[in-house]
Amino acid sequence: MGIIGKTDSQIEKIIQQEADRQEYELNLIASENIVSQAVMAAQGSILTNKYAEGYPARRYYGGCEYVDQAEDLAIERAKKLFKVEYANVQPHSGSGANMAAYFAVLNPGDRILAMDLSHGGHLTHGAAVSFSGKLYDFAHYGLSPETERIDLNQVEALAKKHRPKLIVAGASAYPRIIDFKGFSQIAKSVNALFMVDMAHIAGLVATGVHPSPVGFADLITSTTHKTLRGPRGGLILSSERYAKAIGSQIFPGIQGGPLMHVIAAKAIAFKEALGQSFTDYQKQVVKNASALAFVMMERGYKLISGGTDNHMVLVDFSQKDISGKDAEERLGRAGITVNKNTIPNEKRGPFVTSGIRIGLPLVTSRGMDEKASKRIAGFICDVLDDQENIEITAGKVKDLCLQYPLYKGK
Ligand code: DSN
Repeated sequence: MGIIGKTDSQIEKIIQQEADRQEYELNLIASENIVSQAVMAAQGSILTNKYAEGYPARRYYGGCEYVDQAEDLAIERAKKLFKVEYANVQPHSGSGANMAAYFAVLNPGDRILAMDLSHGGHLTHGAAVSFSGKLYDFAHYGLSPETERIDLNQVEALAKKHRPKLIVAGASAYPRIIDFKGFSQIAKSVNALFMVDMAHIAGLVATGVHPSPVGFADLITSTTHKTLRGPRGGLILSSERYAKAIGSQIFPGIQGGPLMHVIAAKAIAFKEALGQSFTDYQKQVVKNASALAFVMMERGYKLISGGTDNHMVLVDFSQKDISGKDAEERLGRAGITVNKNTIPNEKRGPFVTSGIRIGLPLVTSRGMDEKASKRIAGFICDVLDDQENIEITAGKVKDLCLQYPLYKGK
């Protein structure tokens, strides 16, 4: 029995079951990853006990001399990693980071142009059910029906028509490079500010594997736990110009005490991201996604935009007799976790969908290479082709997982 079990055997059991699920199954959720043991330890550290409302050297509580140092380190490393003047490491989440960024430069009712959720955008990019859609007047761009890529001509036409105060680029389900320079030129031409939500690709951006929005975007938001491989949380970057507005919107605008244990873990993750092995990792993520895409297309599966430039692929079942929900459920029975995903011009509802999103960041963190990624693609196609293959594939999935432990030398 461990420390948790002495107090709560039910929660200990749940944690153990989840640990086994993560260890023995293939997790292909594009927004998930495996943090280092140092990042995990910081999150479970004594820093969780400390209240520190405010910012380093300007707190509303005494006893902040050590947590101040942790936050200063996180800020300095984030600034170095992304080459920016200002970093706010306090957002508890990506949604909170986006809320603070909007609040910093907009008034309720202002117009924003962002990517449509069903084409790959995010809830906080103006979905009616999100605070964003309730507070602001959103217009949306989507993917070109021909190329299934963002069409800057469409973005420009919509920007001219709607005259937004802010244009947002960034997506939760888009497998191609985003042209931040092109977006910024459009924003300038209509006198709009430009914001990039780089949550999905932050690790690729940090290492130059995806072009950086720095120098083009006025505001940059992110999470820290996707390709960036840090603790769960948010991040906002900008020039000094917006520092005060962003800072006061995060605290006291929308948050109270920052999570100092998570901020310390962010500092560790940024240090890890500054090392060469992190760049090698990001390059491998992209190679693995391409390898998986290649096999799936060869096996007759249609991918949105015909492939990938980043860490994910989107499979389009609109011409197949299977829904995203069916595929997610079927793959789950084989020990392969993906998520159903809407595709452009979706005909099915959001709980059924006609696609799945497959991400390679987590299996790459386990050490898997292109050969392993091609095997994974084969497993996926076997299961999608014929349900009879589920049982035999589940065995192969477990064997592959055993070859690539989550934490080596545990
Ligand atoms: N939309 C979630 C994802 O990409 O999985 C993150 O908020």
